[in-house]
Amino acid sequence: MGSIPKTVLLVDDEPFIRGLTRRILSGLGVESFLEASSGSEALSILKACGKSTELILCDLMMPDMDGIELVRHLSELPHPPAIAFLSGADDMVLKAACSLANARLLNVLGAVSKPISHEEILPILKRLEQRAVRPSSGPTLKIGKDDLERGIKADEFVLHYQPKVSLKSLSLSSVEALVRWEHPEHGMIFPDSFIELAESTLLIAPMTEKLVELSFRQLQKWETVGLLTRVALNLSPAMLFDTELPDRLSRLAASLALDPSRIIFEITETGAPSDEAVFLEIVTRLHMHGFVISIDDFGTGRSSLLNLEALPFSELKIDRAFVDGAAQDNTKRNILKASVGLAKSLNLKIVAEGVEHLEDWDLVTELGCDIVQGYFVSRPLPAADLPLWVTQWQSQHKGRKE
Ligand code: G
Ligand code: G
Ligand code: MN
Repeated sequence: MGSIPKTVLLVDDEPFIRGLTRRILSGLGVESFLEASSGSEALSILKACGKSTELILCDLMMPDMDGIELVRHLSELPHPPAIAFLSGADDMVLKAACSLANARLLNVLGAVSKPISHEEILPILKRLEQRAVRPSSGPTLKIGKDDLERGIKADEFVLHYQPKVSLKSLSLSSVEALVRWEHPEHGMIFPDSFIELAESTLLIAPMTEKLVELSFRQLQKWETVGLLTRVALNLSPAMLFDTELPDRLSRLAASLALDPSRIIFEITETGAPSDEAVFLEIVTRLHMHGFVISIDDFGTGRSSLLNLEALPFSELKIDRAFVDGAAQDNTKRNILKASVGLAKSLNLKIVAEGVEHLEDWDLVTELGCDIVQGYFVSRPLPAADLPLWVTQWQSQHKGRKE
C-alpha cells in the first residue's frame, strides 16, 4: 500500500491551523514541512525548492491568492507536487476544487474539511504512491497513422489482463484484456495514447480483431496449465459498422473450441456510432451467438440509461468515478447504491470497477455488487503472470468463504 510523503507544503493563512496540521502529519510520519500563509507565498516556495515537495496541502479561502487560483499557477509548473485540499468550505466547494485541479491534470489526492483528523487525512496521504506509480506514456507522445498501421501488421500490440473476482466466492470470475503497444522506439505505450487515433482512422477494427484472436488463444494456453477462466474485451463502437463481424467472431471461437459464454464484450458509447441501427444489429447478433455483452463505464456520458433499454446485455460495469472513494463520499455512494438497485431490478450482474482501497471493497460488498475489479485486487498483468497470481490469491482467501 502507499507510503507517507516525506515533505509537505502547508498553505493556510491561519498559523494555528498550520501548527495543528503539522502535529497530526508528524504523528503520521511526515518528516519535513514547508509553510506558506498565502497562494503567492506557496508559489515562491515551490519555485525555489519545488522538486523535493511531494504534497501540497492547501486551504481554499485565503487572502491575496485563493486555492483555486493557486491550482491554475501550479498546473503551469514543470513538476507540480500532488495536491490535497483542506478547507472550512462546504463539501460542494471542496469537490469542485478537486474536479478543477483534475481538469488541470494535477495529481489530486482528495479533500478534507477542517479541523483535520488522523482518520480523514491518512488515506489521502497513502494515495500518493499509488497514484504516482501508474505509468503513463504521456500526452506528449505523437503517434501517426502510418506508425499505427505498421505496428498492427508487425503484431506489436499485446494484451495485459486484469483479474475480476466474484465477491461471493472470492474466486476469479474473468479477466479484462487491456491493450498495450510494445513500440520498438518508444517502449510500452498505453491505450490513451493511441485508441482515439485508431478509432478515427478505423484501424481499431483490424487491431481489435487481432487482439480478440490473441485473447482466445490465451484462454487456451491458460487451460493447458489448469487455469480455466473467461475474458472480457473492449469493443469500440467505432468498429461496430461491419455486420459480418458477429459471424466471424463466432466462427473463430468455434474453430478454437471455445464456448462463447466465456467471452464478454464490453461496450461503451464513445464517439456515437455512425449508424445506430447497424450498431444495435451487431450487438444483438453477438448476444445471439452466445457472447456475453457488458455495458462499460456505466454512469458516465459514454453509457446511458437509453442503452439499458435498447441493448441485450447481462452485465453492468459501474465506472470507477463512482467507486473509487465512494466509502468516503456521500454523492458517489448514493450513485453507486442507485446503480446497484437498478441493475438488480433488471437482473444484471454488476461489476464495480476501480476498487483501490479496503473501505471501498467493504462498501461494494455491503451494497451487493457481484464482481470487483481494481488495483485493490490486482493491476493488469502480463498473460504469463496470471496463473501465479491466481494461486497466490486463492491461498490468501482459502477458507474465508466457501
Ligand atoms: O489499460 P488502461 O487503463 O490504460 O486503459 C485505458 C482505456 O483504454 C480504458 O478505457 C480501456 O477501456 C481502453 N482500452 C484498453 N484496451 C482496449 C482495447 O483493446 N480496445 C479498446 N477499444 N479500448 C481499450
Ligand atoms: O474504460 P474501461 O472500463 O475499459 O477502463 C478500464 C481501465 O481502468 C483499465 O485500463 C484499468 O487499468 C483501469 N483500472 C482498473 N482498475 C483500476 C483502479 O483500481 N484504479 C485505477 N486508477 N484504474 C483502474
Ligand atoms: Mn472496459
